[in-house]
Amino acid sequence: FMLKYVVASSGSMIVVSNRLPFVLQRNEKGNLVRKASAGGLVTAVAPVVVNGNGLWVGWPGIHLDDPNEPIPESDPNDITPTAGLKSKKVVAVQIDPVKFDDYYNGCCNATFWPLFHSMPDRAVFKRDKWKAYTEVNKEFAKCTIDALKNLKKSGDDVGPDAPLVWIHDYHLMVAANWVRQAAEEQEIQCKIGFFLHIPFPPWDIFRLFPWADEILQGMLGCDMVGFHITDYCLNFVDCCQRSLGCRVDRKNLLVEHGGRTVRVRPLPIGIPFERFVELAEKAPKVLATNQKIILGVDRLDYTKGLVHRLLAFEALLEKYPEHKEKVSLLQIAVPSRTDVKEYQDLKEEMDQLVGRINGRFTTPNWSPIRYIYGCVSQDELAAFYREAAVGLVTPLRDGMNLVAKEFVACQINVPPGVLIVSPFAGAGETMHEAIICNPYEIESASESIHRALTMPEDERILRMNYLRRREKLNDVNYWTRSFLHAMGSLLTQGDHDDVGA
Ligand code: ADQ
Repeated sequence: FMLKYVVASSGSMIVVSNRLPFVLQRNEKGNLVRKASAGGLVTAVAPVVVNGNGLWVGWPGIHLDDPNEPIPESDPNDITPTAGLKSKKVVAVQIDPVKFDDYYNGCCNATFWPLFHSMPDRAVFKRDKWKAYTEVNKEFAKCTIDALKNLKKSGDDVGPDAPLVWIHDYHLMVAANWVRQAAEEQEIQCKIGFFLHIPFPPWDIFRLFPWADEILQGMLGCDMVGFHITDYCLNFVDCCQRSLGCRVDRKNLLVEHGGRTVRVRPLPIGIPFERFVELAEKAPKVLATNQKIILGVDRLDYTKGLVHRLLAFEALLEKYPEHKEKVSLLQIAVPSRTDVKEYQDLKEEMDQLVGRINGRFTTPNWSPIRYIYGCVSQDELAAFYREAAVGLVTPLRDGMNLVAKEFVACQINVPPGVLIVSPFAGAGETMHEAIICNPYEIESASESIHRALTMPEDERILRMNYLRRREKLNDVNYWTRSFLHAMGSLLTQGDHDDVGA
């Protein structure tokens, strides 16, 4: 499926992200081995790095005592997109473990994650954690500059254009400016782009961060800054104007800063659509039941609205008892940030709530909630998506939400099921034919579920056809191409090049 579209930039690309697209681990013999990660981002971006003579800069998931210890090549049986990523294409950033913890847990997860999801009460503002954040960003920038220099020396064909640096996500919001400054000082040519995977909050929330100006200045070191949807772009433009006094063009999404014009673009991420279709076609049946399944799949995170979702399901059973013994909620929750107290508390709350609701409604032949706390394989996940009657995606706030997209890709049976999406996820902005449901209002959320369960077949078919068509067209390869297009670096242009269509 990856070869179906030719994605190529006219130069080489350096991808910079907090994590490398695989993690390094030690085997029983103490040797380093790679463990592949299979996210959509990796699937989309790895081929561009592999085919375009690029490099990937990131933390390898382990602190090495000897920073010069060689990175192992991938396992010969590895069929993931990172298999072609030779060690010479990987820069494993090494950071002092204490500093890394301050940066990652202390600032990224404790400050930016809640704040950017418009949950400021949960955000912690600490000067020393922010200092660690800026220092770590600087180290990433330094590694990126070294990588740019090595690229020049490598002798590989790096193409006619300046190399592209593509920085990802809220972990590295101030790295671009350091890269730009050093590149200018050392006369290294490059273009810099940034993509934020989480929402960019409105000015009123953003300004709560005491060093907000520095974040904006950091991001404005780029030539282009991408977000999932137009709302986040406008929030960013607004913050640049109000916080830094920049001249901005809201219509064309441009910000003037330091004598340069920075482009801001909505680039809604997609999924490897065809891969999910293939998985759904091949995966064996997983649900031996004739009950209708309402499916939730999320990292166990307070932004995902899991507690509200369980309460809405409880309200459904109360208000519409005809669904008893006919409908079950299957909630899959992936353990996430398990060493953080807030996440441990959420786990506890979920355990209690599932217990209470099941205790209240379970009969000898049926329990209303099946709760899986753990990871499931991609095959199994595709089968759940395929067999579910309702996909319930109700985050309180979410940058995009890939689960909504994976669900529709796997809905290959006719008649299909129904997708319910929160308007506070990026997906709620673009997946118009879903039932849009405000998760905060428990009663109306329960009515949305009832509506989905009772929707006529022809309406389900119509809605799902539209949803699937859009996701198929705007898949993850399209997203990568849109990014390159927005950077002015797309070599081979295809049949649908309009950014953010
Ligand atoms: P996340 O917050 O991680 O991503 P999401 O977009 O839903 O949220 O992606 C989760 C991924 O994990 C999906 O691909 C899903 O298949 C997988 N997954 C979930 N549960 C699983 C399970 N139990 N077992 C196996 N796999 C599971 C961040 C932002 C999002 C944004 C993405 C991409 O928070 O808003 O959509 O980045 O930009």
